[in-house]
Amino acid sequence: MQRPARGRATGQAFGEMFSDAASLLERQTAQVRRWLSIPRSFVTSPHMSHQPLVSSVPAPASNPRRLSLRMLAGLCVMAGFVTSGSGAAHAATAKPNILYLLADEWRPMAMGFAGDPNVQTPNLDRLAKEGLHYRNAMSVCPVCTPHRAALMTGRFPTSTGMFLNDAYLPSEELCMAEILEQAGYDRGFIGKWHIDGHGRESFIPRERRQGFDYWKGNECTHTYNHSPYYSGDDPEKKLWDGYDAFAQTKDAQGYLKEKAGSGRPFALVIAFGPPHFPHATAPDEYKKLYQAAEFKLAANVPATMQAVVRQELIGYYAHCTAIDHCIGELLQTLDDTGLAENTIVVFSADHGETMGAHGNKPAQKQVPWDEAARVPFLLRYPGAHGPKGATVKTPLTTPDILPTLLGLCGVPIPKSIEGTDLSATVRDPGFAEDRAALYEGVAPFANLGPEGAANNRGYRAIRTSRYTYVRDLDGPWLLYDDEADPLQMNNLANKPEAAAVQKDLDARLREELKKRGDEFRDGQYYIDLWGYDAKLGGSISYRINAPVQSPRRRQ
Ligand SMILES: [Ca+2]
Repeated sequence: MQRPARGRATGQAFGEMFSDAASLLERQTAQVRRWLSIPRSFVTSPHMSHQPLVSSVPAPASNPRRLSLRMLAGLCVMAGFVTSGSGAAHAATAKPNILYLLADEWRPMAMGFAGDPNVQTPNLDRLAKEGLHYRNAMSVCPVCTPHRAALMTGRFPTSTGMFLNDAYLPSEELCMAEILEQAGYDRGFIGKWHIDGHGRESFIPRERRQGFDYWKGNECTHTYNHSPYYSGDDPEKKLWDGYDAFAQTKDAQGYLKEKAGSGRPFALVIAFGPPHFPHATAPDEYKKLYQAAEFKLAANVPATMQAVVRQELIGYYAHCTAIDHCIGELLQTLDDTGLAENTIVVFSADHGETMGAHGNKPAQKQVPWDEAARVPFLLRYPGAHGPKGATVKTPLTTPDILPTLLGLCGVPIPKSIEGTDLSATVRDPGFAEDRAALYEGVAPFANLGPEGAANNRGYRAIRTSRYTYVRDLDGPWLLYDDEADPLQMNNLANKPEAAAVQKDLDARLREELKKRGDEFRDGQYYIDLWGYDAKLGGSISYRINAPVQSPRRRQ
């Protein structure tokens, strides 16, 4: 067998390292054990890299070679773990921590520093001053489960089959916490998971947590004041005390204080439920901050929708300010514990929300406009970019996030990951501005009402540092110059004056799709290809006792 890229040892010595690794990693997941049971003859070539990479067209899921890639990724991560020193204690002194704050349905413009004249987000404004604001960050498939699956795997929805809500992400997928576990990290998860697909309030046992060890999670709820969760391996449902984000923050502060003295690196993901609707359930003291009549609405909200939008925005902004308060508490804890300097803090969201923009009624997403498909993305890591913040124009899509974090942590990037390591943009915010970030609606199921019904269509799109370009099945659909037209009100698609730009963007979109092996077909094709029992425009049932649906590629 050829040795892996990081292995300086012979095949025999690698076998010994492998044996050592197996004895060291007694707590490793059932998934890694499965890798160990796969014959070594599957290990054929180096598949790890410290360099930024974009994988070639992925093999289909049914191809055994893909299993071998995944197995090899696990082996190489373990080899790296063994060869990097004498164990986790050594790694702990060098590796940064990760605090990943994921909101649900937070529009990218709904932050004070980003120009929203209505919302109050003093703590995010502080984070933007001290960190990097990625202003062209896109949700790869702007709805809940697809984003979360891509965040955890670093892979595209058309590669994992995770493009519908309430699907179960197969345990065989190599995920963020499993990779970090092998690099010596403790891994905590608090809040909304939504990639388990076994019912929205069901207990999620350890083997379905994709590598997280500390667990205060629930699949999906929007009852923020009576919000269920499960703690560790206890299958008894508990309720967060009061407004869930506040209680989750308190729990996370305890985690941070404990880890500060542990001598081990950690990654903590807090996935807040708000500001996802219902908006009226936001805490009263935050709703009092906002008056419907005082809001200044963007010009892309049609007059017919303004009354309902004003009403929804009271609670929406109240949820935002409440979460902003949580973020302030967490930043303070990082300061108090001395963790701030060596902790990568990310604030982002799974997607935005329409809130009337372009005639799409509130409480929806999936459509390709900025309000739904672009996300907030703030990253603070003083060790890499220094004490000051900056705006980053480099476009980013969800699968890029995991390899970027791994790159910042000095953890080898498994070949299964399809996104690009953009950690160079953290060290040099002007890096790689000329790239295209792919995002898509594979089999959308939004309920946009009569005004927006025609917008509920499959699409493939790219964001560059200046333009948004979107194709539907009939051809070019949208083209915006986001610098000149940030509200996306002047569609240049098929306009003679934009012909040269469109030709270039179209070629770049095709190039991105080619990398993914995606021919862009009708949504029902992907539903059938991945074996789902669902109709185009519909979703997977999450009623109690509905069958679990997990993507299994049929060819
Ligand atoms: Ca969501």
